[in-house]
Amino acid sequence: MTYLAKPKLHHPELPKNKLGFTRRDYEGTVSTLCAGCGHDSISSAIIQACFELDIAPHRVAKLSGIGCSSKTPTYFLGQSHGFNSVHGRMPSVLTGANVANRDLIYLGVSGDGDSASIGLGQFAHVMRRGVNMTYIVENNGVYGLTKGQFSATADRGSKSKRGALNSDESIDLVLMALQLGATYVARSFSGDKAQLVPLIKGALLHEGAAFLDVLSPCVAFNNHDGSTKSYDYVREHNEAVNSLDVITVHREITTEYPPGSIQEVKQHDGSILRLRKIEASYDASSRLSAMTYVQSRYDRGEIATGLLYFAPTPRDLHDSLNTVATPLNQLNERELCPGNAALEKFNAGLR
Ligand SMILES: Cc1ncc(C[n+]2csc(CCOP(=O)(O)OP(=O)(O)O)c2C)c(N)n1
Ligand code: SF4
Ligand SMILES: [Mg+2]
Repeated sequence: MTYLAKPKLHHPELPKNKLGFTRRDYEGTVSTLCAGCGHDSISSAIIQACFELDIAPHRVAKLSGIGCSSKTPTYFLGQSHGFNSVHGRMPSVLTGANVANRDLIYLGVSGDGDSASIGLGQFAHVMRRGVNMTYIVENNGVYGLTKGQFSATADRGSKSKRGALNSDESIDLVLMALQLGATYVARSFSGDKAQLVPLIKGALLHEGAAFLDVLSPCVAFNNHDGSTKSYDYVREHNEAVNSLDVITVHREITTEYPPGSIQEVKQHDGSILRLRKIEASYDASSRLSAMTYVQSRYDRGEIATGLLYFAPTPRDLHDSLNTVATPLNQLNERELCPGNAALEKFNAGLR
């Protein structure tokens, strides 16, 4: 089933924001992802951030590629504009929409496969062009939708659910975004709402390319050898009447830890994530320091989380293109096609 409607009845006492909307007005349909998938926690953080920022849902355009992560825009902001594009091609569709109508708030949702494998070229160009958007990668280190192949963000030496070792070096999208000129760069964990919601709010308010890498465990990782709930075990011991996959139900992994500390988070497959929350005194104004910090923590087996880099006066694509303040899709024919004399004048300027 790909579409589940939610009950329309709202409790009359639900808190409302300044626009008179309740949190429910920012929800989408019921999620069809595996229970406990980190991606659902990110959807919930997006809902919370938009509710708290009093954003009118019709002002948001949510765009995605293909993957479990890219399915999630269906599960939040049901009254916003949405476009589910092709695998790895969300950035170019978002860029086009942004150029045509600069008045909307652009939210790109992608996966590590979508952005770091097939879409790596698109990712690079949308960052270097400084498109005004919030770009979230829901990073689980695998192609979840196609059953857990390593993605390009999987760490070298990590094990697949089938026990295969990943011998390739990983791509760190945070380091890439920093190098490519993104003007707001952060990393978080899906289960740390206290950190994630403010980071999303900051990204939505930022008027440039904002990138968020959110670690988001895939519960289907738990299908290790020896488990009687694994796909393989179920397939081997099942007289199948049709081809189905069984996903065991897991609890959402949540965590809370103070700035400057390390938190070890045990994932469903038993592997440990070592999250390092940056210190309150961390200076997020230097691109170079952010790159050094992320890399040095990585070398110690830690994942730096928090707002890593922020440019207070970002330039965006419209500044570079010198476009008019009116969204292009609102210009009339006369404004878009000012006539032969104007064309002659323009051509003369090029001679
Ligand atoms: C052009 C193209 N190639 C391959 C696929 C198959 N495919 C669908 S989703 C996916 C990977 C998704 O991984 P990721 O972006 O990390 O999302 P996740 O499911 O892990 O959230 C692949 C390879 C496709 N749909 N289109
Ligand atoms: S396969 Fe993994 S990424 Fe996809 S919904 Fe299930 S837990 Fe989430
Ligand atoms: Mg993935």
